[in-house]
Amino acid sequence: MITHTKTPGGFHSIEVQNKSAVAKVALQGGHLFHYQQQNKKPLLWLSQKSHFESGKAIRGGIPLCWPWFGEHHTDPALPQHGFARTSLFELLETREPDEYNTELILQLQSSEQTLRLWPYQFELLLHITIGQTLTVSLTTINCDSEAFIITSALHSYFTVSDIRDVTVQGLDKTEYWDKVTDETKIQKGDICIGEEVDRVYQKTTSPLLLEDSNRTIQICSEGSSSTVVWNPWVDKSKEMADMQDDAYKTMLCIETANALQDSRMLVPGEEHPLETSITESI
Ligand code: TA6
Repeated sequence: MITHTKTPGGFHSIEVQNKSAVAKVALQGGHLFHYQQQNKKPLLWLSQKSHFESGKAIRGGIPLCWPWFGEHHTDPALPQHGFARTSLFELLETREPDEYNTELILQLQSSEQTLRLWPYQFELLLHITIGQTLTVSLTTINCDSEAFIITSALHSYFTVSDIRDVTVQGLDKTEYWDKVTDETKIQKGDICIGEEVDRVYQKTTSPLLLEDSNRTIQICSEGSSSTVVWNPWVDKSKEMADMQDDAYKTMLCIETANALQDSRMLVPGEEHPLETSITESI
């Protein structure tokens, strides 16, 4: 079942209900902000203090960082993580192939507004599949006469029982840039979180496993060889107006990315899909 409602703050929201799960997607940002399998707790984390205001990213779910990840590389005045996550997407199509799966296809196209921020013609297609597996695929299409380079991330926020009890498996021996210390390091074993963590892992493969006390979340990636792992911990949570002070305890970001050295160049007419598939198992 697909229904159209409004979020707090008045965003057009598409609500999906099928035998696998329920989900909610705001047209602003093409932002999937809720996904919960039937009879289980929410898989994606959403801040209780999230903005639902035009021009401000929703804090949680899967923000789309595009066409740049992080701060703009030459103009820090431009919005962090690009403009897709605060742009109004259009719903192109919905599909309900069976009782267990629902597909949404959304689109963002270049406009006078986007051209002022990023001087290229593009089409962005977002394909979300709500089933026993959650799949989010963001396809960039170069509609320009010039080649362009993008960095991006599907900035997934996961709900965890207690951040101190989780581990992330699958990045052992992988090089990463530690944004907190501004150093390049090598991961030793599983990732445990006991402080602020803000890392971009390079040459990553999938699947990754997020081991929580009562469930395992498998994260598979396509079109990506970098992964971002982020938890703001105490001080950063207190600094962020759209996060409660103790919010860091129940969330962890594991992001399927094209970040830093994993940037992608697209020549005119070329497409690049970035995809994350998330499956929960007991
Ligand atoms: O993905 C990690 C990160 O780049 C962190 O450095 C932190 O800034 C986080 O994204 C959230 O960024 P936002 O602009 O959504 O507050």
